[in-house]
Amino acid sequence: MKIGVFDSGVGGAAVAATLRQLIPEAEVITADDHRNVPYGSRTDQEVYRLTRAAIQPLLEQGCEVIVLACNTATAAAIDQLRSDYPQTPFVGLEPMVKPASAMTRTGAVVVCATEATLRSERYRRLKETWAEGVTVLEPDCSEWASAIQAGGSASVDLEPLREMVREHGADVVVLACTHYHWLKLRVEETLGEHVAVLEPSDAVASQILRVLGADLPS
Ligand code: DGN
Repeated sequence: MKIGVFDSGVGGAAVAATLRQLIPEAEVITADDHRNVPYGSRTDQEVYRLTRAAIQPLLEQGCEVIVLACNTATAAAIDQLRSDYPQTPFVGLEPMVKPASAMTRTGAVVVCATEATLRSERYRRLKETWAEGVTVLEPDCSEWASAIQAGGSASVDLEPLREMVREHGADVVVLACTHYHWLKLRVEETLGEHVAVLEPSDAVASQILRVLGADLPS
């Protein structure tokens, strides 16, 4: 089984690592777009065009499923790509608004994502469907992906996030950009154990196995 994993940059590596661990029999092939990363402040049309070009090597290598390990590309491009390539299943990533809303006890959750993800119709629908009555806070993370891509995750200032969580009593933080995986430990340390930090790598693996009709090894 060949699984293609795409992200604009270093976010895909975390998802690919989880897939290799959970589905050891699969060949996981990655593609990124280091020339054009970050995608977060681009228009939907640009993100679609760049994503479509960047996944060509995965299609050419015969991947049976393509994972858009990028919330931004999923929001902007997955519908169009599914109709462009109807024979290929695409698995996308979406902000974990549903589990966050189910989990919160204080009724306030924080979603960290790119500007493009936050303004997308898909994200609006997710909130409307799953976050009724929940306060969803969206800090400005517009500088995070570039810093992480450049290897500077330690320089990301988490103080505004800590302040937002404290001020609103939020108890769940969703990392809704795969680049932010590389910040997860720092976010957990900064916010303390009473705040749950959600990140989607494991959920992606089980979704892929569902798409391929296989079971997750126990
Ligand atoms: N890693 C991407 C995401 O999950 O949205 C986007 C990073 C970027 O290109 N800004």
